[in-house]
Amino acid sequence: MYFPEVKKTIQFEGRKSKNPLAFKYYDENKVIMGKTMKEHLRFAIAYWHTLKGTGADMFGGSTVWNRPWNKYEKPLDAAKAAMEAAFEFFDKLGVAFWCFHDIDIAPAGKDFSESCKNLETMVKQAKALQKKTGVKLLWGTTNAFSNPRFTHGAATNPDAHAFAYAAAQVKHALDATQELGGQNYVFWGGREGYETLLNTDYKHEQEQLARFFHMAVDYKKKIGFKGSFLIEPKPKEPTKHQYDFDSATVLNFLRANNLMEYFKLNIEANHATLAGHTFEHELTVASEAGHLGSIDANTGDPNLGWDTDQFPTSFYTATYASLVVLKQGGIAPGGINFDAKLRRGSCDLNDLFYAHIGGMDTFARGLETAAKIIEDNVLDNFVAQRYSSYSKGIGKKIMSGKSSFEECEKFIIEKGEPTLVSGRQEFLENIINDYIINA
Ligand code: XLS
Ligand code: CA
Ligand code: CA
Repeated sequence: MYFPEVKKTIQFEGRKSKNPLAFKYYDENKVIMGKTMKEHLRFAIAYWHTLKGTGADMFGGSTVWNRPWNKYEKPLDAAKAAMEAAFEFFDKLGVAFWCFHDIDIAPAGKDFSESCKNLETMVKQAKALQKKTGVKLLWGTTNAFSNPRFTHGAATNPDAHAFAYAAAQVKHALDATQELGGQNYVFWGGREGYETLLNTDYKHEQEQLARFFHMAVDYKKKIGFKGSFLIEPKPKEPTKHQYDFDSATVLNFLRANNLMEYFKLNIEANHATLAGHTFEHELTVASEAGHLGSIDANTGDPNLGWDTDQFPTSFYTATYASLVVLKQGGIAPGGINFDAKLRRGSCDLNDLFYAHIGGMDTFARGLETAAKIIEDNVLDNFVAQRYSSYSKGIGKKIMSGKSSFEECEKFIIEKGEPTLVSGRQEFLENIINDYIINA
């Protein structure tokens, strides 16, 4: 047993509870707009942070975090212990899903074939543990960015040899994801970007990336993988300019390369901030295009300009995000993956529980609040009213394609100036506050 202090699955105890190892808002069986919280939220744990995180940062290596599964010397023994610990944690937290990169769960071998064998070994163990606990795989992915062979990118590497390596690696990670019944597969372009245009053929790299995705689609069809393919936008870090900058950029790339029907988006909160957007902006752009597939839940720090991947704690952000998700009818087959890591100073095992409990409660509360706002029609009525001039007269003609510049000119000569109507931002913000406190 790796988490002896937590004896059984974390329970819902309600808002008044003072127990730090209990949920205050996440009541998995509570029904909201016809579905249980568990069905709505589809929480997942990110293996790389939660099991493999060491507290390392740019200025210091691993700290002395208490992680009993790390005591084994042989890489495969350590990997197996981490997998046992992982499923004990998922089970005790009561989450339905997990996510991994190939190299999170399986150690690298002496060559490619041995690495693939290690992955197969670990997939067998994961499959047995999934069966035992009922925890499912939300998504798998490939880490084609940490190894030095990917220094100049994976699919966008100027060397076709490195491209081929990444493709071979994704092939195996896809096989692993399929074997584990993964409901999605994520492509985050780790080093798909550039440092300087002086040495970069931008157009060629875009074409390479498109080729890579088409080859992935071909393989998906060939093996009959039924999960969704998701691209995760991020504007920078590690490269100065990442090609999958934000939702709008990725959607444009998909459209331009005939890939629209094969991919949706996995939106991460911290990446939205890095792109100079809000989380809800990125979610909305993806969702309005019918392409919001899944969520990586975390947060950045307003005082720091990088990808701090902190656990989400803002009821506001969770409420705004839930408004988008509820309006599109849910996030399935995607989910809410806590791509978040403990601060370097949070060195105790139980910190893992506190962090995830806080994140789950935050999104549970966001869901409740958003549902109430939607049920009461607070914003929708206001927004509908704000655009009502487009459902009659000149507005209706404009939107149905039946008007022209000449007609608008005639209209203005006749009617003169438009009347300024208040957008009531502060009024609406106060209403949101009221719902956050009272919903
Ligand atoms: C890094 C990304 C990464 C992806 C999966 O910033 O968030 O963790 O989610 O490769
Ligand atoms: Ca992420
Ligand atoms: Ca991140």
